[in-house]
Amino acid sequence: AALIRREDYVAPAYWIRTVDLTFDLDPAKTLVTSKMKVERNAAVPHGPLRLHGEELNLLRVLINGESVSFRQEGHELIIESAPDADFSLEIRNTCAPEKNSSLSGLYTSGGGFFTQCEAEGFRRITYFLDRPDVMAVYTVTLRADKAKYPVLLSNGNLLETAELDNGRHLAKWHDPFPKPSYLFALVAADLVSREQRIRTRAGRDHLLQVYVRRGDLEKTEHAMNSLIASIVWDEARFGLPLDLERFMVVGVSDFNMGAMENKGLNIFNTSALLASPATATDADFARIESIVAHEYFHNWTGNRVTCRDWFQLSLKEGLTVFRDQEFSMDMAAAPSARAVCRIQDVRALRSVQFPEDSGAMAHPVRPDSYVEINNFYTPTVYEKGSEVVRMYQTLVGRQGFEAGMKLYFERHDGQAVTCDDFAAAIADANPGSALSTRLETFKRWYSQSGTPRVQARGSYDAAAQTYTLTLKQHNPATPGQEHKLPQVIPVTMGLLSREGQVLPLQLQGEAAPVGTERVLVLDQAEQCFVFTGVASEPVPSLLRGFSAPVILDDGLTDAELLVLLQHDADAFNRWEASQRLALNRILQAVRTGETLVLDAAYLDAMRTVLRDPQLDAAFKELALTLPGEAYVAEQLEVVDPQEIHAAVEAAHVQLAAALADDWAAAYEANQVKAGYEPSPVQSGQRALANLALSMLVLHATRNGDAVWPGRAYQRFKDATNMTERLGALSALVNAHAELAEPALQRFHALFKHEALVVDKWFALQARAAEDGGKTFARVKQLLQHPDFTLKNPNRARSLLASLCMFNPAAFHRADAAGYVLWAEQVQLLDGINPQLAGRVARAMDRWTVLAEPYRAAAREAIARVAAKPELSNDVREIVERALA
Ligand code: HT7
Ligand code: ZN
Repeated sequence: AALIRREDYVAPAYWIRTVDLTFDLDPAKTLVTSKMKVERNAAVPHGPLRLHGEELNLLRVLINGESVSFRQEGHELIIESAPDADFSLEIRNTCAPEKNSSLSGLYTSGGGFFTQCEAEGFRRITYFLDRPDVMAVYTVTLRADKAKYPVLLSNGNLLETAELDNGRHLAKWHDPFPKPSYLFALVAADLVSREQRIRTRAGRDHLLQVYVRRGDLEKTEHAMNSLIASIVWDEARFGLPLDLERFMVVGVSDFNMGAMENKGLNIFNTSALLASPATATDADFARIESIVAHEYFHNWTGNRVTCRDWFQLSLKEGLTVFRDQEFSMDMAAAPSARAVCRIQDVRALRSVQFPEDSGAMAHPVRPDSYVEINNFYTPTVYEKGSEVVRMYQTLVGRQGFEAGMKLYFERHDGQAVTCDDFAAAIADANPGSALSTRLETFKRWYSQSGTPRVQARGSYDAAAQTYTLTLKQHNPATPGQEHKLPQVIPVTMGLLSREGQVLPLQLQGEAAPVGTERVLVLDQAEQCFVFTGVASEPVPSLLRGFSAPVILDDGLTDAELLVLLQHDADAFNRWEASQRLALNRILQAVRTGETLVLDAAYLDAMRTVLRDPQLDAAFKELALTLPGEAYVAEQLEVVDPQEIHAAVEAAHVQLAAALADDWAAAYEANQVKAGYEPSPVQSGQRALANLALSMLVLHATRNGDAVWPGRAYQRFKDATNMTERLGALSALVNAHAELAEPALQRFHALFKHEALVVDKWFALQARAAEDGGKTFARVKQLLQHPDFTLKNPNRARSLLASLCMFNPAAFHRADAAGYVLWAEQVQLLDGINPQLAGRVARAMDRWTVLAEPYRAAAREAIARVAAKPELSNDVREIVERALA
């Protein structure tokens, strides 16, 4: 398969200005008629018209109403003799939606038709210039059996409906906004909708609709509320209004990702849309709010201004993740709840994106090349991309960033642009700022892969009352990038006295202190910052709020971390101190091979946090949760997943035992008596109660005490919401309590008709703490369970991704059985859904850092897969990069 390079970009030889599509929908054979107005692009040399098309059956090609000669080469339809002047092009073809298990293009799910066109799915529907810089105005006519498909939807406004012969009906849609083909969508299905009319600030009326299967309507209230909140927020924060009279959201159970931002017709994985207290957890409610917001925000960042080519993906994805993260923080409102959002986002970044950035698939936020674009919808493009956008905001300030966004839309509304255009708009709106004076250096964030390391060391001069902070940066080599240049790293910081008081900050050369928090800009390999008027040796609080996506080595002692944990004005850094204290102890045990012993200093600090009446439950839960095994692995040059698991497990057991009375008190104190709400306060209380219960059940099980397992079982049975029910179930399962088995059976019996809950049931078992191979054996059994199928991505992920990507101790086995299972399942999945197979294949990205015998066995398994001739581009690219 061909490698596509960013530097090879050329504008298209032709533009498609309008497209009139007619679909005669039939699951076995759908007829597609496409009538286009085409124009030669005078800016590029004259050449043939080359249209993309895959898995299609071509029936006819007419230019200006006349047949024309053409040829098909691979996935291209080539017309050599296209006219110079504007012309009409008509193409007729068929496709087979019910055979389309890849879920890209037009496919069937639950008896309805759905589409997914990003990135290159439109070419699986009809022949087209399927690239994001070709933007056209679409008119779409859908014809289908009325009884089976009473709802017929496409982008934009409904122009007409009509009854046809043979029980069929028709709907015609028109989207006035020119759009790239990846934003096209259609839905034809038996659905019902929740509707809400709203009037926005701008005084315009809009109809909002959420379409789902009949039985799911009462689970759409949260999504509708999230949509309304998103519309209000985007108008208030960025002055961006809803530009359509009608905005539709549709749920589908077979879907490769969370959701898709098709213009005016967002399509959602039901897992990212449906929620009721009985079936969805607090985390699900939060995820739905953020995905609904994310897709809605794409309407401006992605749809009104789109990407010139797929290398610019982070232009829309990084920016839209940033916007959804800001939205979630603003919705959380209270400062402590905002900090909780930030901590959760950073935890996800560090446990998923950091490993990506140091593994075989490391790539820049703006990649240089790809074989299969679907493999580049990654945490680097999304989450690191969002951190890059956050750094713009940190460097120019919130108002400066809003001014930059305004300029971006003034310049580029209706265009397909690049990350450089975005950078220029933010910089030009902020002349003289810390960004615009070093813009070219800042843009290295787009071109250099890898996570920069920042080392910070302070030295205090008591006589001069100065504190000199020396910052150094270094970005280790990553595939294809041996040597890196310094990046622009905003370091938000403050200084505390040893007693925990906040100190004023005055840099050498300044006449007076400037506040108690400031942003130091590191843009050289090494820089010194001298603070004056510092009365005693301070404790530095660096990288507050995680102001840059780097790995910080601040060299702080335990005593200094304890000062930060107790007193830092920045809640993020208080949490960070808690994690560092735990991490230091776990790493010490793993590096020396000694048994982990949690000392009194650490345990006392954790007890203090747990007892502190001033701290929110949500913060306590985060501070008392130990670092994940993936994050621990990231700190090591050689990774033995079993040793890491043993150390983290030992830390759990000791934390459970030493704080037993406090866990019990926290459990009792955090029972939510009021009616269920997915609010930050209630969610925080339930999270802490669940953590406390898991500690209490673990401690009791280890000591043969039946009381807490019994209480957990009771809570599991009586729970009125999924957060508490799943929390109690997972406490029993992870502690390997005897009651885990009956609880699992009961859970399945209760929810066997709720697909999204059955997914949780599979995932919980596949993620369960490994216990001498029992978890792995259970996953093997579950692969044979009648409810398991590789055809549904949520279900496949619930078992395979859970084991291979989120349960290192169960997956990495000395007998290599985990890798054998991975190789088998990746190949099976590849025959059904290559996009999904490519994602599961990535479980082996970090094989080179594994200790023996894992490393050799992992390599062998990857090589076995790579040797298969019939692999998709998706899986081939992943395994070949792994072996490179
Ligand atoms: N822009 C979308 C990315 C996407 C996708 C969505 C669903 C199925 C397949 C997909 N391929 C790419 C989703 C988003 O970022 O909002
Ligand atoms: Zn997105």
